Amino acid sequence: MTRLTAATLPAPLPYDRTAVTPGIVHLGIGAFHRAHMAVYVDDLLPRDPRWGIIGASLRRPDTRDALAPQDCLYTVAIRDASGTTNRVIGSILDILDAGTQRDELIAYLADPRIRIVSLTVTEKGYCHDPATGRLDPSHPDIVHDLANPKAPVSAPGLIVLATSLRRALGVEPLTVMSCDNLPSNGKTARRIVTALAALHDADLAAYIERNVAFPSTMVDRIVPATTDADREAVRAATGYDDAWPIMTEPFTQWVIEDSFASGRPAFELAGAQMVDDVEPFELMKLRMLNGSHSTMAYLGYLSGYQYVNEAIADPAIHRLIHGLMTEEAMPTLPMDKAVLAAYRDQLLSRFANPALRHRTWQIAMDGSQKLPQRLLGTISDRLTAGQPIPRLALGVAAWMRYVTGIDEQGNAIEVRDPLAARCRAIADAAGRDAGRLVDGLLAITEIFGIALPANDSFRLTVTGHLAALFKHGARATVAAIASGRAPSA
Ligand code: CS2
Repeated sequence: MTRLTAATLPAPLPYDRTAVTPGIVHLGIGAFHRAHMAVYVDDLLPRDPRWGIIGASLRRPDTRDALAPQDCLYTVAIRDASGTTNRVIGSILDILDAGTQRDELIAYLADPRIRIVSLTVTEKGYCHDPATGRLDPSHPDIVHDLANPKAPVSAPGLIVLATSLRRALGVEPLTVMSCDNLPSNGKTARRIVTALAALHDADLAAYIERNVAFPSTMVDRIVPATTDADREAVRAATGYDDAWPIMTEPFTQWVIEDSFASGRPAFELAGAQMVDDVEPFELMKLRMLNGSHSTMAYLGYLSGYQYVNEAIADPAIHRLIHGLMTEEAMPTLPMDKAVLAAYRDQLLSRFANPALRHRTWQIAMDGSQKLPQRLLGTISDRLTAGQPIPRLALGVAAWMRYVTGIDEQGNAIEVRDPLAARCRAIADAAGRDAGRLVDGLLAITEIFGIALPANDSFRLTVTGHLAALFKHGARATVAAIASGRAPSA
């Protein structure tokens, strides 16, 4: 079978790829970026070939190894109940492995043609304290970068070095564009990068504050991890081999704060929304889509559902998620209620997409980094307003049940989380004593902060739900809470 390459393209790309020059360095060249921003840029290149993407993997060389033999071309398979559309994307010109090609990466970051460094490094890639959004100076990567400022391993470290090099060379300042699911992701990135710079050089920190732009963005597209079955399906449909195609849904959204330091592509011509204030969009998406995803991931997994579309097909889970969005999240959002209701209904149908094999286990990863912006912020607002939190609290209790690492059948759960070992130690000490487990996990201030654990109503509600999960299991507990009943003691 022929491998996908520039020479074996099934059809010409809608632009001359040899005329495309690099304009963006993207850190964290994972599946989400390749289904989202890289597609927007691919749509732009026919009109403006100056925005080719140089991708970089900060953790593993596998994406580079898979795509370099394909001239970094790959397939995006857009799937829903009506079928699949395959499209070859050419916007990524090269992929570097930061571990072995650090000098090349740094050279690109200092290159005057590069004006944007964008990021999808996941929540944990910011080396911050999720509860406060501040740089965590004790993070191992930050400790490394402070000791080795010329050979950083973290995304913030690379950006600080790039900025100091560009300043020294008199090259225009960069725009740092976070595309991660963080609250006020632009402001958060600015806070972290500036704080790190200040630990090296106060002048550099001041230069960054004055000159580097950090637009916030709301990013949205559901992208399950690619499986061998997906590779086989693309091979059968296209007649070529693609080592790492990307599966996704028809829906895509990108809302971008229009604040750039040295020019930008006309993202709006590719369907992105350029706005002055992204925060209402971010809050809506994080609290409704991602809050529902995390709640469904833990309850779905514990209920034995491997995929999101299976979990949402369960009438009790559907009722719970519909209620979580309508009764608990939407009242906290500063947007028109009709707009939010339409968004909710669209989300429910996106979750139900039968053609997307989106694993609950995949979404369950990194809960300690995700809960603050997905559930805890909404909970704080509800409690401040004296409003109940039954469904949101069940999402938190389900995470606590999940990080015990043992499912309802007594099988081990592969919990992937930077704090997995710490949570497990707390869970092992608490056993099935819900009160002790809640106390132990709420003491992790990086996740829960200070105020929320001190709120008795929060603590009691979560403890009650966790006790019910231990005693009755996820399905019965969801059924009770979704229909407004307290699970029997
Ligand atoms: C998901 C997100 O894995 C997860 O945490 O909730 O990746 C989600 O699919 C995207 O944010 C959708 O835009």
